[in-house]
Amino acid sequence: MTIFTPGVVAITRTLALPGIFAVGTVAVRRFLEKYGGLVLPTWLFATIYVLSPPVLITCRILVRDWRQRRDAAALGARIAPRVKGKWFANLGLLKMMMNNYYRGYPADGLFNIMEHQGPVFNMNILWQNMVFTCQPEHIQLILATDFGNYVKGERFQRNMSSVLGSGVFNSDGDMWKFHRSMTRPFFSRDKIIHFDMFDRHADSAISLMKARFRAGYAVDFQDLIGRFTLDSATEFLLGSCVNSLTAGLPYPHNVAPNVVFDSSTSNAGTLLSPNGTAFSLARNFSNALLDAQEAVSARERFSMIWPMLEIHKDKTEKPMKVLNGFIQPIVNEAVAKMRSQKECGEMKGPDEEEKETLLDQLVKQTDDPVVLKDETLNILIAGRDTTAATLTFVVYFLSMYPDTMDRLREEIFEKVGPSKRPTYDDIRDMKFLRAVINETLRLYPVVPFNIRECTNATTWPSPDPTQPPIYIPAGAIVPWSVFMMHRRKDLWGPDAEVFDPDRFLDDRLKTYLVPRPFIFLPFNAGARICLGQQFAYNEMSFILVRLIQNFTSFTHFPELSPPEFQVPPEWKSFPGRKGIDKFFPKMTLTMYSGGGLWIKAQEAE
Ligand code: HEM
Ligand SMILES: *[C@@H]1O[C@H](CO)[C@@H](O)[C@H](O)[C@H]1NC(C)=O
Ligand SMILES: *[C@@H]1O[C@H](CO)[C@@H](O)[C@H](O)[C@H]1NC(C)=O
Ligand SMILES: *[C@@H]1O[C@H](CO)[C@@H](O)[C@H](O)[C@H]1NC(C)=O
Ligand SMILES: *[C@@H]1O[C@H](CO)[C@@H](O)[C@H](O)[C@H]1NC(C)=O
Ligand SMILES: *[C@@H]1O[C@H](CO)[C@@H](O)[C@H](O)[C@H]1NC(C)=O
Ligand SMILES: CC(=O)N[C@H]1CO[C@H](CO)[C@@H](O)[C@@H]1O
Repeated sequence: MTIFTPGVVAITRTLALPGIFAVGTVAVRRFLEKYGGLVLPTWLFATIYVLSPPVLITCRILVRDWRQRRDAAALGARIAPRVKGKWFANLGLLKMMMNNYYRGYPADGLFNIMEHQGPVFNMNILWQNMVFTCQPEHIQLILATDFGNYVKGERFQRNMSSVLGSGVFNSDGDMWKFHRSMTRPFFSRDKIIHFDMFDRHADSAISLMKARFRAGYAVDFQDLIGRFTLDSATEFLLGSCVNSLTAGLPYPHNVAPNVVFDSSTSNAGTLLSPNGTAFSLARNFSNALLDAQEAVSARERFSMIWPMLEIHKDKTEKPMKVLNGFIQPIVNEAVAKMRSQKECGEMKGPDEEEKETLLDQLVKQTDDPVVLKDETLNILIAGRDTTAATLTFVVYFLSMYPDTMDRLREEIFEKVGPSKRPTYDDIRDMKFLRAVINETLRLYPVVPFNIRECTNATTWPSPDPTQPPIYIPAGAIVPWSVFMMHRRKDLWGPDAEVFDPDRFLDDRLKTYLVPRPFIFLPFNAGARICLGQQFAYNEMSFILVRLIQNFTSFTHFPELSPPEFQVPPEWKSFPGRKGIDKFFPKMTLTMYSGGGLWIKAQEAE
């Protein structure tokens, strides 16, 4: 444990400023006395000392704003419209976002601002240039056409580094290129069609569900599928599965606390605490994964003040100990094995190469244990919750819209029948399945918000073509939201808030998406497009086919979510999905269903 927690470092820095300023003021006074023969009274200096910081800051902001207007005008542009909040320094926006985080629906408040000010605006919190957009042409510039001018940036990286290190998710420039090129070969088509492993874990997951349903209980599908993706991911990334599916499923919060032995798991007799939590490595690992992400996403949310919340301790320290405790020995072993193989001059046969994990491939390129740990953990974080949450949302929609479920079953039965294991080619042919996944990713994209820093000043086309373009100053923070963009009626048509997979198959495709492909970006685009996109479609399609072969319908029991995750009744009066949906979408780095998704399912004959 270090005493230099993020909080202590920040306080020391903050206190240093007035100190340096005081020394400066005293020095100026001495200088004037000695060489200017000017003796000014102490009260005057004290007043100058107290008043000059706000005056200086105000002057700096005024000069900066004047420069921005001038530079914008020189380019025939205008500055982005500023949100005019009621609170000092627009701190009201910060408070609004904080409230949303705890009790709100994603992007609450931001939709209102968009309605009044258009799809691009400067949030101007604490006078910082933070130009928010959900305009496809702007996101296209950031991600693709002008990729070189936008970085994750040092600030972002510092906030994330205690969890993500310098991995592919958390680096820019040459470091990012190094990580991306190191990882990319693993995601080539060859690698991603090996379904043996998925099938093994899918079978365990489905057995667990069946046993619970037969005993008359509902299952938290999000928890269950999160174990499926965790077991799959640790196996294909590290070659060492955490076996979280054997750790005993939780019971709904209202089940009487007398369930001690869980006979439904494959290792019957897993000891459960009375409230249904199994204590195991797997539990610890997945909790640590959640806690670490929660801690770094809080840093983003609290922006400049986060170090103040981490004065006693770095909140990522404890979960990272658990994660590193699992991953580091595996990495070290892989490095040692590689070294001994090199010494003996052993070569792998092509057969073995096919079974290689990501780690096996990485150790051929570097033996730096930190790089190896960062890289595997980055991909684990990138790939695990994203797929689990998307699958949860798909099953939610299938419970909500039985017609969609029936059509999906029809397609699956037509292409692979009621029991055959699907192949890559089978899955590629399932157009409706893909449309269902796309429609789910449109309404609930698991990475709903994203952020970059603009390196050099630039301009963005105005959403309103009669207006001049928008000037983006150098160093501006540019957040954007695909969640909001995916629901814009002007981009997707009047039924934008309706769940309708057919929009990816019928005429609406040609009307909206084909002419403007950047209106749909669940995986981002450009050079930093999700590396695991194909992998994710395959994994999700595979398990969905298996689920639907085994079950004919899903029923959602929202009342089984813990009380704090019950959807607030006042949401019912809102238009759109907020008024329709029966789960509580929450966010850390990615979106998920707060309190899980408690379902039962009808077994197929
Ligand atoms: C439904 C599933 C998924 C969705 C919606 C998704 C979405 C995304 C998005 C939006 C990004 C960009 C993040 C950013 O700009 O900071 C991203 C990046 C990434 N994703 Fe995924 N992802 C999914 C699954 C996966 C899987 C299964 C893997 C790997 C096994 C994966 C690996 C990555 C990696 C390595 C990056 C970083 C790429 C880079 O910065 O160069 N993703 N993903
Ligand atoms: C930003 O501007 C600097 C100096 O004008 C230039 O050297 C650099 O290439 C520019 N970077 C980008 C990404 O345009
Ligand atoms: C469940 O029980 C364990 C041990 O009895 C306790 O530490 C934990 O806080 C409990 N969790 C909940 C959600 O009540
Ligand atoms: C899980 O974590 C708890 C509390 O941090 C610890 O006591 C326990 O030994 C851990 N279990 C395993 C198997 O790592
Ligand atoms: C990261 O933390 C710093 C303070 O250390 C803060 O100024 C910044 O806004 C945070 N977030 C981003 C995206 O840079
Ligand atoms: C789903 O979206 C992807 C882009 O992410 C696209 O390539 C694919 O054609 C879409 N498929 C269907 C059936 O909508
Ligand atoms: C766990 C389980 O019962 N899985 C079954 C799901 O359906 C397929 C196809 O009918 C069976 O092969 C599995 O045994």
